[in-house]
Amino acid sequence: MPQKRYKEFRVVVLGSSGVGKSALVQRWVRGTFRDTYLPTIEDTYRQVVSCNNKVGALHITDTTGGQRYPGLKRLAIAKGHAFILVYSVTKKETLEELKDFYNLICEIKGDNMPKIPIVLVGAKCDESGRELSLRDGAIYALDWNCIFVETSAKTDFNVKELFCLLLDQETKPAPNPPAPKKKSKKDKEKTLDKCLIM
Ligand SMILES: Nc1nc2c(ncn2[C@@H]2O[C@H](COP(=O)(O)OP(=O)(O)OP(=O)(O)O)[C@@H](O)[C@H]2O)c(=O)[nH]1
Ligand SMILES: [Mg+2]
Repeated sequence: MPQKRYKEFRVVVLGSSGVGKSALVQRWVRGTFRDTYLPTIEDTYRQVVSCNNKVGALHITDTTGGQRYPGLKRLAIAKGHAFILVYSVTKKETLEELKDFYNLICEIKGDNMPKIPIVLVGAKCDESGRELSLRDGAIYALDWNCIFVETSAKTDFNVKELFCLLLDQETKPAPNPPAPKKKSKKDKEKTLDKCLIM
């Protein structure tokens, strides 16, 4: 029987070295978790997903967190339809470092930015030595007007849910209108209480 062909939805996983990008992808694609750390150059995966009565194919690009291959990263971003921005809840600076990745997406996607689905991921939420709270991540998600979720590849927490969210975004390519103006800290505090976080 001929295989059904799905339109490829290209998802690019970005974030600093060691935050757990590959672990997240491996958990979802292979259902496995490794304690040892093997730095990535670039890996790609194609996975047919079925959730909430929807079926689609996600083409995942797992990028390097290192600085050595800027051209590869730019190319992956240029071809990407959606982005997973990963930081580790155990390392404060990895959330701040995502600003550079976010700005690079803005620079490459230009005016299309409001239509690009982005999910902010706080990885390793099973770890006891946290440096970042759920609220810290939510503040960035509000600023970037994107979805936010904490995950653990180790315990398989929220991993399937994350990729289901992305499949949802494929059929809803414009998740949120751009924010009309910068919110004050007080406004942010108010909105945070209503912010939907998984
Ligand atoms: N406790 C815990 N450890 C994790 C989790 N995810 C990843 N790790 C560990 O963190 C280390 C780095 O994980 P990777 O997934 O290789 O990190 P990466 O972001 O792909 O790093 P680069 O490929 O260098 O950019 C490994 O030792 C993993 O075992 C998690 O959810 N919980
Ligand atoms: Mg990796």
